Amino acid sequence: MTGLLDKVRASSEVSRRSFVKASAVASAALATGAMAGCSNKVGMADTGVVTGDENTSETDYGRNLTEGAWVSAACWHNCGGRCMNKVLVRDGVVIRQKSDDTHEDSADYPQQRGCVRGRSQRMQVFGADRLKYPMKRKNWSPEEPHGELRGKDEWERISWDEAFKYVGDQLKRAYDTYGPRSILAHSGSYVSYNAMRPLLALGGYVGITDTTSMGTYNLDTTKLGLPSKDGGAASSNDRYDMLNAETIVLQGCNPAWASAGSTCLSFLNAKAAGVSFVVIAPSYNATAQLLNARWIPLRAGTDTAFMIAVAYEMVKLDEERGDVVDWDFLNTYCVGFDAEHMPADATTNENFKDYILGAYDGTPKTAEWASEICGTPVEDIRWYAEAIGKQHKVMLLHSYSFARCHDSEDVPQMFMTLGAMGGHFGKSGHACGTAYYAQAGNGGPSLVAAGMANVPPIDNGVDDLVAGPILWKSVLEKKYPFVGNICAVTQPREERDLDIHVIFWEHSARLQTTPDLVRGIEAHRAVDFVFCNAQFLTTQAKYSDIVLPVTTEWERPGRFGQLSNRETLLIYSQVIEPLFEAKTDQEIGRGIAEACGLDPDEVYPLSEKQQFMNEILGATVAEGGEMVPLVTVTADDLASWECEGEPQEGKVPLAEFMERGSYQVERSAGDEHSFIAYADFVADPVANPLPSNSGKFEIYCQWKKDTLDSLGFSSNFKPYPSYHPAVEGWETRSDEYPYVVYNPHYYRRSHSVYDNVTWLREAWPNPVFISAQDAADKGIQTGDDVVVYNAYGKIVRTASVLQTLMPGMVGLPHGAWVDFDESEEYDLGGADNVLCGPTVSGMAVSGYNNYNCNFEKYTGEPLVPDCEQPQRIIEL
Ligand SMILES: Nc1nc2c(c(=O)[nH]1)N[C@H]1C(S)=C(S)[C@@H](COP(=O)(O)OP(=O)(O)OC[C@H]3O[C@@H](n4cnc5c(=O)[nH]c(N)nc54)[C@H](O)[C@@H]3O)O[C@H]1N2
Ligand SMILES: Nc1nc2c(c(=O)[nH]1)N[C@H]1C(S)=C(S)[C@@H](COP(=O)(O)OP(=O)(O)OC[C@H]3O[C@@H](n4cnc5c(=O)[nH]c(N)nc54)[C@H](O)[C@@H]3O)O[C@H]1N2
Ligand SMILES: [Mo]
Repeated sequence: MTGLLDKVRASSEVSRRSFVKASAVASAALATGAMAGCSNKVGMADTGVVTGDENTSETDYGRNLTEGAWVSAACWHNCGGRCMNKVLVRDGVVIRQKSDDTHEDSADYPQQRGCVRGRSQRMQVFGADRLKYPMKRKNWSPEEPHGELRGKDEWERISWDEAFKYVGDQLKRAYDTYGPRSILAHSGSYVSYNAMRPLLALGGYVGITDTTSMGTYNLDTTKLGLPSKDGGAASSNDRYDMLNAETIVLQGCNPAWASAGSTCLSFLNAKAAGVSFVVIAPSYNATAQLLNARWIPLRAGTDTAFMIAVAYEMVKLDEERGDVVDWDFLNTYCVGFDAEHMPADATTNENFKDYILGAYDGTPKTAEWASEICGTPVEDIRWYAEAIGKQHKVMLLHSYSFARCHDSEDVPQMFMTLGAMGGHFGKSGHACGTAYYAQAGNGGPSLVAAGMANVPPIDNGVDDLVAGPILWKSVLEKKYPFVGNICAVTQPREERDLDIHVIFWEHSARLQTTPDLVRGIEAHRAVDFVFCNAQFLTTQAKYSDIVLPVTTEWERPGRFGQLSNRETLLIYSQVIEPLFEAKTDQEIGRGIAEACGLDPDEVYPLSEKQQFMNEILGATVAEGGEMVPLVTVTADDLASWECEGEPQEGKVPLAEFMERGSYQVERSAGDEHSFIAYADFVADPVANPLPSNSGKFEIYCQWKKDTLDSLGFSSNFKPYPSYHPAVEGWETRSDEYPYVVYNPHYYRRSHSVYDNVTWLREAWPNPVFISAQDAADKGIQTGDDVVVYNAYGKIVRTASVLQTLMPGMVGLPHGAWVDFDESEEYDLGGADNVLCGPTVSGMAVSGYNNYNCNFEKYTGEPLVPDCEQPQRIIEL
């Protein structure tokens, strides 16, 4: 090992320029399958960017990086892991990368280990395809924008001065001529330093309202009685309590892929303790395999019908046996299950029980009834109805894929209703809540948290927000229905005009991650000016006029990894100086501000380092039932950081925290941090009411129906959970489009991020998943290229034929970079949103998981495997 390290170190003298060549060579080696690992490691060391004299660099925080030091490095993407990454930096060169070895691994005190994505982070940061300089599209000029060439044109290098001048002039022209409603912009950055601030200071911009992650759980589920808007981490129990369950149900979850890092550990511990698992999903996914779960198959987008039938079968079984439905729980803690327990604000006499028995439509919602819709075998529905009855210790846990479907607005209420029928709230060994993202299987409030950056917000002077699925259609049609923020406070529908002239994207991949991508490209080509910040030639950079190279988190003053599990707070530092001419988002924002005639110091009153220091000073940790200061910061620390603030006493000295890279609360069974969701409410529902109007779980929620009606996208929702065919989905399949496509979040990527990393491309080839039966019908085998198409677009991918996927379902992984062929008809990259359209109903949910489609063998040129494709390297 030392030998290799020495060799790598020796090669660190190579210049930056030859690094680019070396890295390109490395990827060519990958392409031919030759010694990829070794070549890339050399490429890595060659990235040397010398940081300057010993201990004088911005990046060193007092460490001696000339000798070599392990530095806590960011793993900052949006996959929910945000795990520990450390890099060995010597002479400004990253030599090696590792994960958490700050302490011995144990169940009480697990290491926060990274996954393959985090461990490939250096391939991203130092990728030969990093954007190095500001760029302009050759045929774009303020006078003749040639929007039709977006995505096809060549690039030319420009200086930052030119870039800021172009951007400033275009922004000023749009604000002066058309006003702030002519700008469409979005930043996914949740921190205070994003480059939206100058736009806000100039009057604001039209934004986007999109249900993305939590789907229909965004329709304020506190009105149903859930603890926070999205169900949230406080809706399920602490990880230790999972060991007390008999059965854990995971509905619409795949933490093995989508809550990576250490989060599956909690489930594995439960499995080792003898807990059995049930997975309800269209495929026997990686998590089901990991946990040896019983699989209840169902078609994507049909969970409401499935759960309604389970409720019916529970009632029927209870009539026979008397020990299935927890009537005490329903009568004490819920409203609307039956006619005797209606909420005060109900405007109809209907209730859930009579609905499922068929009193209103003559159709009892039996297992046979649901099986037709969901494809779930009748015996599975009956088995499940018994298995989640009140005599069993069951945890019903969900992620949100089943709520990212058209007409899934009743999923949150129906999931809660099953929990209430089994009485699975507020007791050890029982739960009904979320298992999502970093908190999967470890519910409860955060035990350690970062503080706020304390940058005063600038209000957006424009209230326009366009719903995700109809964003591009609205830009093209120059009108849209305004309904407020569908993820926060909705407003009754109002038809508005829309006249977009400028588009700006930062720290989100909106063109790539918003439905109706083909129209998205059209919309990009229709406006006067498009610009973005980007690290690579991502989809939206490709369709822009000016691209501003932005740093990665390894090239900034450091920050917190905000989204770790409840026990851990990660902190990371700057690793290297900005590569080439890349600037941070705040530096770019300052440049834009200045070019627009604003004072950058007013727009950005705090330096990035001061913002970081404020977050450090405000960091807290749980102790004795309250949150106390976490970090000891001395007057010397403040002076050496050149930051303002009051010195303070905490649990860990700043330097030690930074060096370690994390603060993790060591747990033990029965400790003060144990958490049972809803325990207070169940102990005393009068003293501790839920946030709903009635203070109880609302199985009948008048607010839900009235709000959905006011949005004007559909009118068939009832105040209680009910079934109606989806506006698009299994119910609307036709001879033309007989299948349903859904989008699993994929291990190779975090959304669109990392899709360009050749190591990950080699390990995870990004096929399209097709069921064995459907493949046999069409004569398709694993390895064949197929075109998947529908009314919205066409993608080509190589088939992976699965026995473990339900017939009728097509699984297209989320987030692949768009790569249209020359005809612009076939997307060879396999981007999910090419097959998602502008379909809306209910709350205008982005219903990624139930679009109709068809597929055939592809007769064009065979696809080149992704890992053999050339990187998008721009020669300027
Ligand atoms: N590697 C990786 N991890 C990620 C992300 C990523 O892009 N990559 N993204 C992160 C983010 S922001 C999010 S929102 C989460 C998403 O996390 P999840 O919602 O858990 O992710 P999905 O892969 O969409 O869905 C999980 C599983 O649900 C099943 N499923 C799909 N549709 C349905 C349905 O209609 N009903 C039922 N019952 N099951 C269904 C499929 O088996 C699928 O594999 O993942 C986070 N983690
Ligand atoms: N069809 C379909 N669409 C989906 C989904 C689906 O399941 N199916 N899932 C949805 C979900 S749950 C989510 S959360 C969204 C995610 O949608 P997005 O947030 O749009 O997706 P990301 O790919 O994470 O975009 C992050 C972008 O920021 C860039 N970036 C990274 N670091 C920095 C930085 O420091 N500064 C700047 N300026 N840029 C940076 C990355 O290169 C990347 O382009 O996608 C949604 N879209
Ligand atoms: Mo998400």
